[in-house]
Amino acid sequence: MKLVFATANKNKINEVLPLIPASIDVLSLVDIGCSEEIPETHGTIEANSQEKAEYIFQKYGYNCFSEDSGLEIEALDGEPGVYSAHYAGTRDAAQNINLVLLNMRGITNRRAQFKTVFTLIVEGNINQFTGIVTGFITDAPKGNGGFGYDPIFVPDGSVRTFAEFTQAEKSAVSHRSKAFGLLTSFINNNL
Ligand code: ITT
Repeated sequence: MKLVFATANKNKINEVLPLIPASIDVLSLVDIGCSEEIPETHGTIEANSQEKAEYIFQKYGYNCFSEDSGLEIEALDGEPGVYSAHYAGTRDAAQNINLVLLNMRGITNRRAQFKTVFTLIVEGNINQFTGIVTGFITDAPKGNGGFGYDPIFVPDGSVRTFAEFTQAEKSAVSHRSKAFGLLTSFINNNL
């Protein structure tokens, strides 16, 4: 089955590519000639995820999947959440991390979770798949791997941040791999 992965985020592609089964032939936005920014106009991760897949299906006519994801911090009422990519006003990960740590200064409840929602559209039929990993926010960044907020997120059961994990270690527990696993099971069982 041929599917477009409707994302411009290379880190997402790098994490998902090793998880793709041989039965799925994945095309990128570059492969289909889509270079414009896909609109994300909604206030929830679910709705933005669906908007991205619908944009590609409706404008380019390809079966596809997209994902929207974010870091939800309990003490910040779920922020940065849907605003994770440009929380500090830019897409700069270091600035986003600094703003989170600033907003968390003096707060002892460090509970947080990463959430990913994949949207799959095949012949107009829409299905969503959610993955969550819980953990806590550190006091300072640590590690050089991963992307985004990985240097300040320690998943439950670990003492290291995601940025100190190898890609395979992160994939064993991550929000993204959990959600993608549900998507591939759905394809294998239903399509
Ligand atoms: P596309 O919309 O093109 O897919 P994007 O980067 O705009 O790419 P999102 O709107 O879904 O994607 O924003 C997700 C942001 O959440 C991402 O830029 C990171 O800041 C953060 N994030 C998501 N998953 C993460 C992970 O596994 N590790 C660290 N940060 C993550």
